[in-house]
Amino acid sequence: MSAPTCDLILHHYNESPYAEKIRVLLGHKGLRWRSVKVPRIAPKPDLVALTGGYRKVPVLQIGADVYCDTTLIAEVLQARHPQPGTASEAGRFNDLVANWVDVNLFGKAVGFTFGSLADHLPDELLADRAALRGGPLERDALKRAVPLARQELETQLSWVETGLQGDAPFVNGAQPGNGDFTLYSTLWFLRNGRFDFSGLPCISAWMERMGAFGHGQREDFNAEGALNVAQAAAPAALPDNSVSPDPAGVALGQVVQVTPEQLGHGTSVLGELMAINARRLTLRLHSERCGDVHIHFPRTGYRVRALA
Ligand SMILES: N[C@@H](CCC(=O)N[C@@H](CS)C(=O)NCC(=O)O)C(=O)O
Repeated sequence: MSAPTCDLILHHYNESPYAEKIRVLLGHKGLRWRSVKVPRIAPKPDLVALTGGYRKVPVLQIGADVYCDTTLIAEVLQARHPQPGTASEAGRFNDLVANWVDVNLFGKAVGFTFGSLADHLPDELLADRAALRGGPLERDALKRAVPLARQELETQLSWVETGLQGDAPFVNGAQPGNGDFTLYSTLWFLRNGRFDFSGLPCISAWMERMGAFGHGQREDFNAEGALNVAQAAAPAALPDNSVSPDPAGVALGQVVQVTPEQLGHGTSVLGELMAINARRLTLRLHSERCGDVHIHFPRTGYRVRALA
């Protein structure tokens, strides 16, 4: 008898550090998942057909539910597949580490890696990321920024090295949490950018532990098939825990716009607000290719505003 179809569909590309975060999390949880490859640069017509405009990766699709942002994806995977647990452990600063990586370390790692690999990066990639950033990305300026980026990273990674000198094997304690997966993905990217970790033995050993989780059971799939899955499904029922109106000034039933706070140019989504609380929000979208879908975002790191 063949195994039942796997309902986790990850839209991603191999070089993406944030996608690596979720691939390793899927590996840690020993899950089967379907892999849909997204182009590394815009246009990404199939992805935005599903998300209503969000072009970043990774995106997790389960039927007609689409989860944007790895922090939310990690929460969803934890709720559906609780063992092994990845929830934040008491007495640790797991969420704080994840947020510090998102808003600080990741940008420095991108600066270092893009600068180190500047001569090998295609013009189209630089132009595309400049558009997302809303500012120029010039090859020579990227190269000139490498020494300072290296120095800043050495300082900040010494903080991590000190933190990992304790008894716990992970940032989150006995089990890895969102802090570990987020930090790992950024350091994985830095390693691909040839950052020298040789003076950081605790980080190096922890990276070995994280990398050993692998990627779970990955099955190749395609965008057309994934959109058909959305079309054939109905969004899951939403929990009845919305707070409306929200302090952001939006209320259920309104058409709202959601935009990432960082690198958000050209990746907003417009839709009817179906659910909202302090942790996450959900938009309803309808399209010919996907039917009705629910697009879910975390609140942290995203701005929401009413249109009209
Ligand atoms: N906060 C987001 C960040 C995602 C992100 O920045 N992804 C990068 C790739 S690692 C991206 O999509 N870059 C632009 C692109 O690929 O179009 C998350 O946690 O998912």
